[in-house]
Formats: sequence, structure tokens, C-alpha cells
Amino acid sequence: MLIKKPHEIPPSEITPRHIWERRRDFLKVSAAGLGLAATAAFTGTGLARASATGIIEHIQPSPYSTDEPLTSLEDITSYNNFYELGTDKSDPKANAKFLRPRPWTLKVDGECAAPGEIGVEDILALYTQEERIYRLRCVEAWAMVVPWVGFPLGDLLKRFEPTANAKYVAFETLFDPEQMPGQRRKVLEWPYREGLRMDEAMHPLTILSTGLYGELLPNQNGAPLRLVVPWKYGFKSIKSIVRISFTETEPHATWNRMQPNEYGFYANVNPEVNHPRWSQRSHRMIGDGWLAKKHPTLLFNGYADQVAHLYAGMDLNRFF
Ligand SMILES: Nc1nc2c(c(=O)[nH]1)N[C@H]1C(S)=C(S)[C@@H](COP(=O)(O)O)O[C@H]1N2
Ligand SMILES: [Mo]
Repeated sequence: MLIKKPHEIPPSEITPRHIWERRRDFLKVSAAGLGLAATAAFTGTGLARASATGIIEHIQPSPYSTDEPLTSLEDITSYNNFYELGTDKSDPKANAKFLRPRPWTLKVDGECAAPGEIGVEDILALYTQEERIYRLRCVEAWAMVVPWVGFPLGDLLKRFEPTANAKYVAFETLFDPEQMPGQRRKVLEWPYREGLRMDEAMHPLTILSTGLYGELLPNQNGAPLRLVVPWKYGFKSIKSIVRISFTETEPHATWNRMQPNEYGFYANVNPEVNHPRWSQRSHRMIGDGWLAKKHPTLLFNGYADQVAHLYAGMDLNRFF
């Protein structure tokens, strides 16, 4: 049982009070109980909106969290980049209803001894879900602080027994133009693809996210499984993943292949390496408004102590 019945829900020590109050409101009006298909029923109630697809139980707090103020759920779920659901920031929320995140199977293959498939319900049941407050810093110089729910990607990867040839990990998003109307136009090569070096993928800061604000991921944020790599620009955090492959050579990454001079494979947040069309020295927090003061951007998005060693000896101007 992954989704709690209303009477089983205890008060939480980790989730802020206003979230619990919002959840209670949601439960009050939820005649059908939690689970799938709640979205449509709540359109227009002003309560659960697109996010209320279910509460994740037994979430542990994480020592990796930042203590920055959180971006609101409203902003996290209404200002998105997800080209499969449209190219405007407001499109993913509007088109979220087309994506069906259950049932959902992740295939893992490539350079590993135990390739296979795993369903998203099993992933939720097998791995302890943690709440980790991470900043997501987009290459377009905006950022959000999100209480992600997820678990270390490495915990899942180990299960498939990567071989010594596994030097990289490749990720693929679902391709299905019925669920992802943005795929009817070739604005990007579909499916969206991303990749990490093996040591980056195994780093404990790299998580596979299953939710945010204590609930299953809203579709527009990449349901049911999305990557979060907090020291890299947002485009590395690939959404709605259906396939993970271990590879010997550097995998195809959508934005990198499309505009290699603008989007590097590594895409580490770095104020010293500008995007060719704009500075990367500072960013705005979504929710502060476009006139608000910008914040100075930190190397590796503030995670230098944890990850700088991964790039020792590398020229970050070349491997950007
Ligand atoms: N499949 C897929 N994943 C994607 C994208 C996309 O268009 N398709 N956009 C990326 C970009 S550019 C960013 S900034 C983040 C945005 O995540 P958010 O909408 O949850 O804030 O998702 C990333 N993951
Ligand atoms: Mo982005």
C-alpha cells in the first residue's frame, strides 16, 4: 500500500504545516479516496490542482537538504520547462492532463549483468523516499527551491549490476505523442535524452524523484520519475523517464547535440562560464518577480564541497 487512506495519515514532522493543512482540505473533498484520476475532479476547486495525485508515505528527512525558503507549490507547478507538453512555461500545466503516469515501467539495459524492467509502484515500495530540499537552477537564469521526494539514483542502478564497461548512464523520456502533444512537432529530437558520467550518477546528491511537497510528482514536473542533479543546469534533470542504459561512451544528450556551443554535456552550474547569449553569473528566484534583486550564482550551484572533486584536473571552460 503506497497511498494512505485518510484516517491513516499521521501528522508529519518533516512537512511544513501549510502543506498538511492543504492535504487535509484535499482529503475532506476526496470522496473517491486518493489515487489516480483525482486531477480532473479538482479542476477549479482551487484546492489540489494538478498535484494532488497521491501522498507518499514514510518520507524521511534528508541531511542533504538546504535550508533556503521554499518556492511555492503554485510556482513550481505552473512555470515549467517540459517541451513534450508545450514550449511556453505555462503549457506543461495546461497539457498535464494528457500524460498518464500509471501504469509505468522503467527499462534498464546496456552494460550491466542484470538488465530488466521495474514498475514505478515497485520503485516506490523498494526505496526509502526522502524529502530533499534542492535548488533547481535553469540555464535561462531562473531558479526554484523544491522539496523533492526521491531517493539516490545509485541505489536503483546497483540493482542492475553495471559492468566495468559502464562508464556513463543514458536516460530517455517517454515517446508517445498522444500523451505528450508537444511531440507532434519536431521542436526537439524525440525522445528527450540525457546522460551522466557513472561517478556523477552514483553520487549521493543525484536523486531519482518520485514526488514533491510530500505528494507524487505532478505530471508537469516529470511524473512519475524524473532525475534531479542539483549541481547541474535544469536541462540535465530529465523528466518522465522510461529507459536507463549503461554505456561505454558518452551518451546522446538532446540539448548538447542540438546546440553544442550553448549546452555542454556536463552542464555544471558555473558563474564563470557564460552561455554564449547571456551571463550565468546571477539568477532570479521564481516567485520573487521579474523586478526582484538577482542572486549571485555559486559554482556547482553551491554544492562545490560535495562534488568539486569529481572534476579535479578538468578544464571547466572546455568541459562545460
Ligand atoms: N523530458 C524533458 N525533461 C526536461 C525538459 C524537457 O523539455 N523535457 N526540460 C528541462 C529543463 S530545461 C528544465 S529547466 C527542467 C525544468 O523542471 P521543472 O519544470 O520541474 O521546474 O526540466 C528539464 N527536464
Ligand atoms: Mo532549463
